[in-house]
Amino acid sequence: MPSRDGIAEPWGTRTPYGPGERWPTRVDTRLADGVTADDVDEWVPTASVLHSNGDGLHLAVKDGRVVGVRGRADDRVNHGRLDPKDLFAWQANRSADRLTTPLVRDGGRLVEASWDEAMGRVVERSRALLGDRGPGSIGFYTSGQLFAEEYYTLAAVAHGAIGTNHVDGNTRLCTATAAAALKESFGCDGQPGSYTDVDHADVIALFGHNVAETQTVLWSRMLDRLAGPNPPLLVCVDPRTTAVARAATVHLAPLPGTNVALMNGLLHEVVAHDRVDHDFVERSTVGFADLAEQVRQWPPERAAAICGVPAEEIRHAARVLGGARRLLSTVLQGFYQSNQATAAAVQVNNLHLLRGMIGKPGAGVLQMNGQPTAENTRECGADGDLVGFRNWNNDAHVADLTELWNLDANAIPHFSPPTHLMQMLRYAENGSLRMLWVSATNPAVSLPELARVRSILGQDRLFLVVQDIFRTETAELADVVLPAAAWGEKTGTFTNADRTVHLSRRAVDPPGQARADLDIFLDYARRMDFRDRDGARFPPWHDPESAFAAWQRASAGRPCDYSGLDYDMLAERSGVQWPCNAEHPDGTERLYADGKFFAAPDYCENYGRDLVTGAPMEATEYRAMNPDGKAMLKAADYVPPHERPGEEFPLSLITGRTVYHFHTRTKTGRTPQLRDAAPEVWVEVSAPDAEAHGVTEGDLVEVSTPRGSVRAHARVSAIRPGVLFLPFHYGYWDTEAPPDGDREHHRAANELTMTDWDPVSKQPLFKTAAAALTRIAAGDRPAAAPTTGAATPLDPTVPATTGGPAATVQETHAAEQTAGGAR
Ligand SMILES: Nc1nc2c(c(=O)[nH]1)N[C@H]1C(S)=C(S)[C@@H](COP(=O)(O)OP(=O)(O)OC[C@H]3O[C@@H](n4cnc5c(=O)[nH]c(N)nc54)[C@H](O)[C@@H]3O)O[C@H]1N2
Ligand SMILES: Nc1nc2c(c(=O)[nH]1)N[C@H]1C(S)=C(S)[C@@H](COP(=O)(O)OP(=O)(O)OC[C@H]3O[C@@H](n4cnc5c(=O)[nH]c(N)nc54)[C@H](O)[C@@H]3O)O[C@H]1N2
Ligand SMILES: [Mo]
Repeated sequence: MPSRDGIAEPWGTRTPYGPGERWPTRVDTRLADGVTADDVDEWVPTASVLHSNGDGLHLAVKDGRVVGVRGRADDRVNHGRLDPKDLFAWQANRSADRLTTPLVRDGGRLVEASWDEAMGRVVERSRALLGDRGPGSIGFYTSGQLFAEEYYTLAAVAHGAIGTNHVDGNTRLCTATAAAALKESFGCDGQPGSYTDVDHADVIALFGHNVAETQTVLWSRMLDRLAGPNPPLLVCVDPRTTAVARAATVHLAPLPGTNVALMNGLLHEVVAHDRVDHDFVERSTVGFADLAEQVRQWPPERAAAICGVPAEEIRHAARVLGGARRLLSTVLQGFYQSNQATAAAVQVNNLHLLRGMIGKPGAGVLQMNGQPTAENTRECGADGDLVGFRNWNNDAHVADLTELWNLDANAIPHFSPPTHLMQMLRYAENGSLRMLWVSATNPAVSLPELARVRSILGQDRLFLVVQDIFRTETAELADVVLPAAAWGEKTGTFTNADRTVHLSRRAVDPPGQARADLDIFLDYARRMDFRDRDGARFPPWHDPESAFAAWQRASAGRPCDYSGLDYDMLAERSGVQWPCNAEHPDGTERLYADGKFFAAPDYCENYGRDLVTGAPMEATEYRAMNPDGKAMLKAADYVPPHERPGEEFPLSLITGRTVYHFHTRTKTGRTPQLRDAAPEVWVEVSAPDAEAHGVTEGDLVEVSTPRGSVRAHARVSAIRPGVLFLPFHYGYWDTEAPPDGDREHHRAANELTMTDWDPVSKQPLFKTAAAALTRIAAGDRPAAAPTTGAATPLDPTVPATTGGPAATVQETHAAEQTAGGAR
């Protein structure tokens, strides 16, 4: 059996294929040292939870413990392949420092407590606040990493039983812009495209998406097309020279925060050279005249001056995009977390609508998700949306939900849109929000401007509940800590970025007294004694399968229709795409194949907003603009970022990810292979900026913004001059070793980011800040940054990142026919 070093080779061996062919299978397996496949008692089906790709896999179980993973050959998403984090990070579930009992704060310290004691405190505080201050004093901040059943339960408890409008997910930091851009263009959330579009596309364009490091299996699929006959052309829009940029036909490296100017320049060319599908535009869209007028004002020279990209390169990219017969685009955080997030993401939708490139094999847009279950947070209404993509601004939709839940007609507050997280923080800061229940997210590392976040979450008057699997930086600030069961220790379903639903079964028991998040939420509801309008217990469901059945009823007839799915079908088939119902019993590969959209005024999820100011549109305006529910072309003018480089802070700071770590590293920092591949924070600096500051590879430097400063070792890379990049994974203490005592010098990127957000999606701007660079000391070795991705050093003597024997991964290649269907 061939094998590879799973750290040195994140994308594994190539299995080339041509357009329209089936992507060959390659099964990746990683078992604990000394364990062979024959030793395994049971292979339990699930999918990956360390990114949004949704790769199907089996957990290998032996003697009641997880001992490894194997990709599912029959899975529609990965055809057997696995990402480095999936191959190794299951080990973290077994770490000795998992939370195993509830903790409560006594005398200033967190001490162990029983479930009765801990839940008793949560219930007591909830009752007191409901009595004294009403539902608006209680907020919930959840995740993109729980299961659909759990979000749906939380949505029912929070929106329905308590009746608070303060419910959001960390999806606000992640895919709020994906959802917003889809609502603006198509009237509703829901991913138009499918991963199988990679198999058919002749041009693939990635907008602010470092897919090579953040969805490695999707990148393997693209690499396999690039290695096969008639490969697609690749367009990359990213200020860093990522692995995607290195493989691209055209790489545009705009200055951070200038995406809208660039997109307007590209669309100028598409319209000026009449690369427009006028039949499609006429039949299926509204808004063409306004868009054409807006982009007419953006000749490439004007865009070039703002973006710092040569006009000729913009023209080249526009020719590639305009000449595509099957165009697949993906969009992610380089757009969503940057200046004018929604306005920029919508321009990618516009490109597809102008060219009629939607709903056909190879022609699709993927407004990507990042987290494994972010799609469910949005669908189930745990994030500032209403259950089943219902429109909070449409009384009939809200009434439908109260009927379904059998609650009083006015139970669900909808006088304004559900409160977004950044606003909830503000309410906590000024004292109207008094209890915040945080589940499966670590805001003390992941939110912008951490000094402010710490002071808000650490206040005495805020009762903070933290539900996690580890004692995180956020848990340290909590009044009550609830120990949760992890993936593999509980059952539920979740949906990836291309609408693929997987079932994940409990494979092993959770440690100690840890409990599934679903059970914790339901236990809270029982202890609070929530009732429906007939006096029956609410929510009425009691376990994953009954919660799923309830969610199916809530989704029926809505775009995200799950009514045709059930646990048995999901156990049998590895991945089914919604909508799945009587009309589409096998699921739906692409939305909008019939040229119909979810945008009819009575059906749509949202009436839309002004792309520049974020001002919401009213129902009557929407009805007048789009009476027939067509797709909407929406123009936006460029507005520069609020904080721009200047004299004191002359550089642009962006933040993001590396292939080896997941977010705040609670799992990957506890996984030896991954921890060692990227053990410490670094900062990427271009050669000219390094020279100007007297910095060489490995030197200790300080990066400062008006909010604070961080120390890191410099990696001199091919990043665009004028731009610095910091990975945001490293919290202010280490998961492994105790802090080194040097607490004065922070290393979390979010010490530097600012309290500012996109006016439409309310997603914080993690990728727009002005910064200064100072050399502190010479380094005695290269920065401990990976050499495999965007952080590739310019200095060729830096040793390559490898995992060695501890990182061996088996590959099984199927000698398969490559002809045939798309699945
Ligand atoms: N290894 C790994 N994979 C992950 C995750 C992880 O933590 N680690 N997290 C998952 C999650 S939740 C998410 S949301 C995704 C995120 O996945 P990505 O969006 O691919 O990752 P990021 O590194 O946040 O940002 C992508 C790129 O945006 C570029 N960029 C920054 N500013 C701008 C700009 O103004 N314009 C343009 N055009 N580009 C810009 C950066 O250089 C960066 O390469 O990854 C998912 N997958
Ligand atoms: N500067 C900067 N900041 C960013 C970003 C950036 O690019 N730059 N990206 C943003 C994005 S896109 C995202 S998605 C966020 C991510 O930010 P976070 O959500 O804060 O990051 P995670 O480390 O994934 O936190 C998830 C938490 O859930 C816990 N957990 C895991 N599984 C379970 C479970 O089953 N149950 C429970 N109860 N807990 C569980 C983990 O231990 C961990 O503490 O960060 C955002 N912040
Ligand atoms: Mo994310």
